[in-house]
Formats: sequence, C-alpha cells, structure tokens
Amino acid sequence: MAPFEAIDSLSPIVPFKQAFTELLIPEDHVSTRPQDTFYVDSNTVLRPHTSAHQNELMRAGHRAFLCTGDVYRRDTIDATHYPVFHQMEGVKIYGPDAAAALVPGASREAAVEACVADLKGDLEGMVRAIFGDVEVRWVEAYFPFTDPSLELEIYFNHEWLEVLGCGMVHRDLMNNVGLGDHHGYAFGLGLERLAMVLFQIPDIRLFWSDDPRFISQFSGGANSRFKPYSSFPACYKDITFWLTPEFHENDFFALVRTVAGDLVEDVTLVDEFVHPKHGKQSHCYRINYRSMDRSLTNAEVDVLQEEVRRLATERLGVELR
Ligand code: FA5
Ligand code: MG
Repeated sequence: MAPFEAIDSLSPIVPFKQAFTELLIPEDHVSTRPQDTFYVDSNTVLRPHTSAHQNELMRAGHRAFLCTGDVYRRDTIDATHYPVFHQMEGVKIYGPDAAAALVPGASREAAVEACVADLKGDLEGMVRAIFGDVEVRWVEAYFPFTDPSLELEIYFNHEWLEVLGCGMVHRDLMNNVGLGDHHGYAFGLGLERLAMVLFQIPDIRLFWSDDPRFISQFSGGANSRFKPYSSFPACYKDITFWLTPEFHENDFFALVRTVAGDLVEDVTLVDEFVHPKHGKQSHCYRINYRSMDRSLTNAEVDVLQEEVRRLATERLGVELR
C-alpha cells in the first residue's frame, strides 16, 4: 500500500464552497441549512466533514493522504452523536494506468471495480489491525462526491454502528482537480465511533469528561478497555408542543444542548399527532437527563426542563400543550 501522508493542521473554518460546492453538493441540499451546519458568516462555515479538504489537497498534488480534524454539526442527541467530533479523511489516487496495474488489459469499468476492491481491502485491513476480529458489513450509500458510495458498519453493543463513509471519487470532481484520467478512492472515518468500539465506551459524551475515573483508564493504550465506574439514574421528562411551519427538529435539539449541555443523554420523539380539525402538528419529545459522573437531583432537572420549555416558546415559537 502506498504510504499515506498525515495532514492534521488545517483550519476547521472553511469557505462554504469548500465544504459543499466543490464536493458537488447542491447549494439547497439539506446539509447546508443552518439547522445542520454551523455558520461563521454567510460564506464561511465550521467544516461539517473533513471532505472539505479533498479538493485543495488533490489540487496541491497530494496523492495519498490522511487528513484529520475536528468537525461540527447540528445533529440528533444520543449515545453515538455529538455536535463536535473528529474525522479522518483518507484519499488514494491511482495513476491512469491503474487498470493495467490492478488488472492487466482491463476496461475503465474493470478499473473502477478493482479500485473499489482495493478500497474495501484497505479499510477491512485497517479494521482488522485495530480490532482483530469484529463483525463488519458493507452497506450501499449515497454521497454526491463519490460514485459508487459505501458505508462500513461494525457490530457493537448489540447494534450495527456506522463508522465510515467512502467510495470512488466522483468523475466530475476528478476532472475539476485536473485528474480526469486518474482514479481515486476516498473515505471519511468517525474517530470517536472507532474509539468507542475499541475501548468499549458506551456514550460519546464521555470523550469530553475530565473525570479522573474516566481519564485514568487509558494508560494501557490500545489495550485499554473502559470499565464503567458506576451508572447514575436516568431522569425522563416529556415536553409536548404544537409545531410552527418552520419547526426543525435540530433547532430543538440544539436548544436542549444549550440548556443541559452534557447532562442530556438522549432526546426521542415519542409521540406525533395531527389535529383532526385545524391540521396542526404536535410533537412529544422525551428528554433523558443523566450525568456521566454523579446523581442529578429532581429539583435541578426540573430547573433545566423549565428552561427548555421557556426557550422552546421564546426562540422556536412553539405552543406548549
Ligand atoms: C461524511 O461525513 C462523508 N464526508 C464521508 C465520506 C468521505 C464519504 C469521503 C465518501 C468519501 P457521514 O456524514 O456519514 O459522511 O459521516 C462519516 C462518519 O462520521 C460516520 O460514519 C460516523 O462514524 C461519523 N459521524 C457522523 N455524524 C456524527 C456525529 N454527530 N457524532 C459522531 N460521529 C459522527
Ligand atoms: Mg453516514
């Protein structure tokens, strides 16, 4: 395998066009909305993925690289999603003779097939090197900047956990960076997700804990396994409201994050209802408050919940029921 160059000092503040347009993501795609992406100003965002650096790095002549950094998204709230996380982007470019090198005398289709096989082999090799034996599966996916596109999932905590997206770099993107006669693959790994599987860390919030009971457990390097030091009780609170036409779930999740920080474990939609007469839509969300390192009192959770209710009315304009 060609050695990959490690690049990890690029700024997370990037022009909109680098995060989206140059990746063939249409300007009205859902991921560009302020409900999904953090804007610095109208032309500048906090990178929502490390793919934001693909174009510039390929243009600068890099042919096999791993680009790592912090990425930012408004997203669902649960044990495997967090608004700040880390990705590692891998790109590998094959010369115009890739087909011949991989499959002598092969057509363009055969070359792509051979490159996909190489991509899968590289990533399965990485997974095996990190985890030894784990159950993995490939799932067909869609990204505007790769074709074909795939996702890799690992079986963890009785569920399939998506750890990366990947594919062959889209032909139009290759043309745009002056590599029209080359082939290339790209992947984007969620580093917290991999670390969760490796160290058996059940909740992504723990990466932000400075509790010595957490931090002290990793002196064994890759051989460390997290032993939960205790589990504190969950406290569930429901909130039900009539939506406004502009309502977007991620706005509500962001608001809950603002109020409760890491004291919120997950938020789930438990009931949906459309009024038979006036057609208004109602949502009921169950907020699970739980601290990673202490017991919360009912009184302090009530204060948080009251603040969520107040801000939902004030900022989202929803009508509490
Ligand atoms: C992407 O971000 C693509 N840029 C990946 C890619 C790169 C595809 C190159 C093709 C070529 P996605 O949104 O699925 O794809 O995120 C990639 C990985 O980041 C996920 O598989 C997951 O491991 C991780 N991830 C996504 N959202 C979160 C989140 N909120 N918290 C923690 N990890 C996340
Ligand atoms: Mg995905």
